[in-house]
Amino acid sequence: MRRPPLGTKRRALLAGGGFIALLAGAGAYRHWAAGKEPQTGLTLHAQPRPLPPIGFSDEQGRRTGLADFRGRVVLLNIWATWCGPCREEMPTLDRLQAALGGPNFEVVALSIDSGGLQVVQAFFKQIGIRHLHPYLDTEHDAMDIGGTVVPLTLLIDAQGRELGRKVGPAKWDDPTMIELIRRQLPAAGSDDVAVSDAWARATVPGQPVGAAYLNLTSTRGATLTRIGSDAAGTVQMHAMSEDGGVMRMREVERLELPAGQTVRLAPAGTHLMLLQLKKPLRAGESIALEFTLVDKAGQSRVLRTVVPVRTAPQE
Ligand SMILES: [Cu+2]
Repeated sequence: MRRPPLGTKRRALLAGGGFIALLAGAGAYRHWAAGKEPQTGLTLHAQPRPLPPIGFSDEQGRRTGLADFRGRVVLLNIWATWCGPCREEMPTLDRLQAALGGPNFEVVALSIDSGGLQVVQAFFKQIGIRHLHPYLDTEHDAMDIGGTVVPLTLLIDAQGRELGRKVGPAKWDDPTMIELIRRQLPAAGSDDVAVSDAWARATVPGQPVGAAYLNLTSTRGATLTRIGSDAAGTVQMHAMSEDGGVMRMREVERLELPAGQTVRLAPAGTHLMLLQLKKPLRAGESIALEFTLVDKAGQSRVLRTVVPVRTAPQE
């Protein structure tokens, strides 16, 4: 692979540095700080677009690149620790990775910091990043795809083509955004079960138990055997049934999802209880849920989703 001499790229990047900071500070950051969050802000192209080879270094200093992510959908976020809007959006990328990261999807946070890995790791530690791995643009390949303005984020398909891009920050863990990205993931067994109308009820401080409601639809039929959440120590499935003139709540270990039927987990019927809440559930925030599903062939897999916290069901 032929590339321009490193010196040329570096000079251009340094010359651009002041401009980047200025642009980010004046425009994107003010927009972000004012709370005018874009709907999703990620525009998908009509057709996937080819990308040049992009190489970078991983946290062990090994050479890797987009080619090593073939077969998975990648959200490539080009950023720097000195970029305010990048810092703001990083926790939302971490939560996106928590929600969708796995064999089908990865958030690749590619830092253009010249200070190296230590600078990035210190920042990740400072803001409590738990799911992202740091990658470094050691050879300024990010410039080849427009990474002279940061943050710049590209959604890349399993064949390594650009599906869409976003210049400037976004709320990457917004349920609308997660759904948009999920729809791009390679079709696998996990798309057999769909989650819809999901929400969790906001709690007051000190309240140890929360509840979540949603619809589950399996096209081929499956059994739900376990639910987990980042917001709670344990998640139980509860069913309400009439028993001697009272409605009694009991825990159910498994929930059948008959083929083609929508199973509703609603306040008055079967519902999810979030026990040992790690913090109050605040309206406007979101929590991650993880469903372990067993299909008709006895294969088990995990479906992850993010549900919004609300004070009441949406009209
Ligand atoms: Cu209950």
